[in-house]
Amino acid sequence: MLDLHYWPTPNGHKITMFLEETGVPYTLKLVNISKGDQFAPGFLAIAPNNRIPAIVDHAPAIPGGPVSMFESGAMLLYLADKTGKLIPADPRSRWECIQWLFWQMAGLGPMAGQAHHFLHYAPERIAYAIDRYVREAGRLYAVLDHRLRGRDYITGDYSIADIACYPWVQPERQRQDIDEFPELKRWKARIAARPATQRAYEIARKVNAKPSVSDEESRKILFGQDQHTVR
Ligand SMILES: N[C@@H](CCC(=O)N[C@@H](CS)C(=O)NCC(=O)O)C(=O)O
Repeated sequence: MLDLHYWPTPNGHKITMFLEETGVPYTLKLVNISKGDQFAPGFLAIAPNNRIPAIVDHAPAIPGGPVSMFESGAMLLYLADKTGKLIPADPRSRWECIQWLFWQMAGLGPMAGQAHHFLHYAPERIAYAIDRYVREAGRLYAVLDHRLRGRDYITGDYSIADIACYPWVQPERQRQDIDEFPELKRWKARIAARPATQRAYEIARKVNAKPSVSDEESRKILFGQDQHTVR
């Protein structure tokens, strides 16, 4: 059995999308990041970076007892390797898939995240920061749009590379015109139509329909962190 420590956010969706797609049984352990659950000692023992998602696999395929893991990209790779699903078997395609997974983790996720921050959450409007991250999000959209020319998915069949990217392509929140990126638009619609994606987002709606940053308390918890809040 697998525990998924989760809150409905883009990085959280990645893991519910994988688990719903593959049918791996799991138990949801809710970590309300708006209330500070990410600082609970039990959670920090699994995820010292105080961020969701995290998993604990109580029946790993490797010796040494339960495997606990933080960082969504590492989790996707671990789960794909364990199940043999949603990652190409052919070594060359496998590395392509891993490469795009890293591209999401190091580029699309952090840059789109900063776009969200400066567009929607920053207490003051900083034009330079908005411009910087909106333009970078647009650049990354174009990179993915080009990659998808002549392809339904990033590396052939649907894979963890698509799962990692999908929750972070949110044109309406990132001030992007999706019509400028026709391949990306088609890819997004294709993944949105998958029953597993719909189940994953339905779980999210059931857990919490509100945005994670919805009041002063959540703003303080999520944006008040520095070296002194690390436990
Ligand atoms: N690189 C990490 C990022 C995880 C992350 O930023 N999680 C956010 C939600 S999407 C979080 O837990 N935030 C809580 C906080 O900022 O305290 C991953 O991909 O797992």
